[in-house]
Amino acid sequence: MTSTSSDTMQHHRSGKRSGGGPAIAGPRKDDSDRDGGNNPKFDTGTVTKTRPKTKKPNLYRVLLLNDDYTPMEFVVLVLQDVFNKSQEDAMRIMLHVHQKGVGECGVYPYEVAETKVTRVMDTARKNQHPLQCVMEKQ
Ligand code: TYC
Repeated sequence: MTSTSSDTMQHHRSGKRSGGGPAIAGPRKDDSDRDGGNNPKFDTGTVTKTRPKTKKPNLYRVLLLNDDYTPMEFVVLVLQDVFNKSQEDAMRIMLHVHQKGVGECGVYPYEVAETKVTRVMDTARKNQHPLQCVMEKQ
C-alpha cells in the first residue's frame, strides 16, 4: 500500500488585531475560506504551508533456509546474483545458513523482497535444488 499525505504547519503573523469582534472565532460552519487562502477578504492571519509527507515503507527480511542437498557453490552464486553480495559476503552468509539453519540475505520494501524470493525459488527449481527462501515483516 502506498499513499501520500500532507501536514500543515501554521505560523501566526505578529501584529495587533483591529476591530471589536470576538477575540476567538468559533469553528467555521460554511465554506467561506475555501479559496485557497489567497483572498484577502478571508484572511485569518494564519499562514499555512504544506509539505509532502514521505512515508517510510514497511520492510521485510529475506531469509535463506538450510537444506542437506543444495550445493554450497550454488547458494553462493545466488547470493551474489540475486542479493548483489560480494564473493566474501556471499560465502559468509551461506556458511551462516549452513551452520545455523537460517540466515538473512537482506532487508527490503515488500515488492523488492517478494521479487528476490521469487528469483531464488525459480532458479532453485530450475536447477532441481530444494533451496528455500522466505520473507518476514521486520
Ligand atoms: N547445507 C548445504 C550443504 O551442505 C549448503 C546450503 C547452505 C544449503 C545454505 C542451503 O541455504 C543454504 N550442501
